[in-house]
Order: sequence, then structure tokens, then C-alpha cells
Amino acid sequence: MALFGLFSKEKKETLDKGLERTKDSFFSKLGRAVVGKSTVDEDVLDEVENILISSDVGVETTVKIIRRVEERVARDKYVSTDELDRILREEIAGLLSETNTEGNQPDRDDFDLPAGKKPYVIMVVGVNGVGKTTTIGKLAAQFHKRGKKVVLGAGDTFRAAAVDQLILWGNRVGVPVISHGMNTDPSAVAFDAVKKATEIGADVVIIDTAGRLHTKVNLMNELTKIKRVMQKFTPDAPHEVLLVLDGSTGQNAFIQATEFTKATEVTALAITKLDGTAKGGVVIGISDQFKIPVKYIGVGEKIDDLQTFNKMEFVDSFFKK
Ligand SMILES: Nc1nc2c(ncn2[C@@H]2O[C@H](COP(=O)(O)OP(=O)(O)OP(=O)(O)O)[C@@H](O)[C@H]2O)c(=O)[nH]1
Ligand SMILES: [Mg+2]
Repeated sequence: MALFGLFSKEKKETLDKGLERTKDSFFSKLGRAVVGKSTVDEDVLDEVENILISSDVGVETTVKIIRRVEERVARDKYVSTDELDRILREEIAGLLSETNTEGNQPDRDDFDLPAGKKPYVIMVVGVNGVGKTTTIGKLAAQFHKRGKKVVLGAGDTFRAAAVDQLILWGNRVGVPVISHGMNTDPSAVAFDAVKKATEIGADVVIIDTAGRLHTKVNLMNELTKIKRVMQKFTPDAPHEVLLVLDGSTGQNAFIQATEFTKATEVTALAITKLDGTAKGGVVIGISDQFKIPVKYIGVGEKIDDLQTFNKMEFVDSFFKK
């Protein structure tokens, strides 16, 4: 696993810290499951299955993991409980490496933007309170830090505070925010943001959207309209539709991912609030079950607490004691 040496020390430490509660909960349960047992038998496997499910890995992914461990136990005949951590780690890593490979390139530069799309248009969607605006602020900071020119669009015009919050982030990072204020047409904001970004030669424009409308149909219609209006200016926009999910809601994040991906075209996922929750296993399940790559994870409220997601790095941190 020499590749792990490439990850920056700070990134690793932040991730380790962000996953602390999930790990504490998982390993204390696992420890209890093997007390007084020397071999991994049916009972231990049943326990492991329950632990994975209660860690929000999700039933489907848990079943796959257990099946892999079972096959291994059958093959090796005797598997000591001392080896359980290592085996789980290997099987989870193996499983995740078989699913979508994006976000699984350890030598890829973090937060790079695809060439040939300037400005690269990111539209951020998700239900209210999941961390959309915060994620936009953190993303803007990362791009800005790498010398990219960033423009933000205050497309959540549903609440006055939402516009103010984005402007605050813009000021903090030092990037312009296009805003028409509250109760204005979000698609006009998106249009102006893309236009402004093009005029000033910006590299990336990130559009905030409302998570709360009167009905789900309204919300989806609005997202469709924002896209359509932006396309009048930049025909292939948005280049990325980033769905933000709150990891601390566990199974709810799965449900939101399912619903959103059915209703609108989502191209990338961000899973926030992994710090301070024991439900971090949700990332393993979502990363396994959805074809759409988990691109970013939020591990705290601070500006630097957003990371690009790398499956192997995640598993490594998860199983590091
Ligand atoms: N601990 C922690 N808190 C986070 C993270 N990401 C966002 N938050 C917090 O979650 C709360 C909601 O974040 P917002 O960014 O306002 O969420 P939103 O999706 O824009 O919400 P609406 O605008 O109401 O739809 C804020 O208090 C954030 O500080 C994270 O990774 N970790
Ligand atoms: Mg918001």
C-alpha cells in the first residue's frame, strides 16, 4: 500500500479525526462480538452483519461484504478473530474497488478542474440543511487556493439568510457572489453568474439552489428551469450537478440520493457532516450502491474541512486504529 504515502499528512489527520466517532462505535461493537471467540464462525459473522447494518453501511452492501468474508472463511477453513479487522478491511476495499473508479485515483490532484470547460459550471442541489452553502464556500476556498478564478451564484432565493450566508462565504474566500436578493428568479441569478464568469474569464462558477420549496415537484421543476436558462448562455452547462447529502442522517441520505437521482440528473455526490456522527459507514454503502461517484466529503464546519473522496484512503482511515 505504498500509494497511501502520497496523501498529505494533514488530509489524513483530518479524515482520521472526522471518522473518530464512527470508528469508535464500529470497533467497540466488533470487539464485543468476538469476546471469548477464537475463530470467525457463523455466530461471529451474524454479529458482524448486524454491526455493519447498524453502522449505516446499508443492507445491500452489508450482504455483499458478508458474502465475501464467508467465502474467505470457507476457503481458509480456520480464520482467527484476531484477523477479522484485516479481513474486513481487505474485503471492503476489494468491493469498493470494483464499483465506479472515479474518486479512486490516489495520484490525482485534489480539486482539479477538467480541461476545456471554462468556466466549469457546478450546480449544487440537495434538501435543506444538508450543507450545500457551506460546501460551496469550502469548495470556493479550495479552488481559490489553487489559483482558480471563482464566481458564486446565490440561487437559493427562497430565504434572505441563504443569500447573506453565501455572500459571507464569498467575502471570506475573496470571490465575487452574483446575487439578486431574496424572492427573485433563481434561474436569472444562475444566468448572470455564468455570464459574469465568462466575461471575467473565471475558471469555475458554483450555483447555490434552494433545498426547500413547497413541493418536490416544484423543486425539480425549478432545477430544470435553472439548467435550461443557463444553457442559453453556455449550452453544455451545468458541467456538474453536485448532490449534497447529510451523512449524519444515515439511511435518510440513501433515500435522498435515490429520490434525487431519479428526479434530476446528478453527476457527483458530496457527503457532509461525517464528523461528530457514528453513521460514517453510509459513505461505504453509497459509494458501493450508486453509480454516481462520491466526489467530496465534509468532515467539519471549518473552511478546510472538505476533502476529495478517495475510497482506498477512506477504508485505510476507517480501519486505522
Ligand atoms: N459538523 C459539520 N457541519 C457541517 C458540515 N457541512 C455543513 N455543516 C453545517 O450544517 C449546517 C447547515 O449547512 P448549510 O450549508 O447552511 O446547509 P444548506 O444545505 O445550504 O441549507 P439550506 O440553505 O437551509 O437549504 C451549518 O450549520 C453548517 O455549518 C460538515 O461537514 N460538518
Ligand atoms: Mg443554503
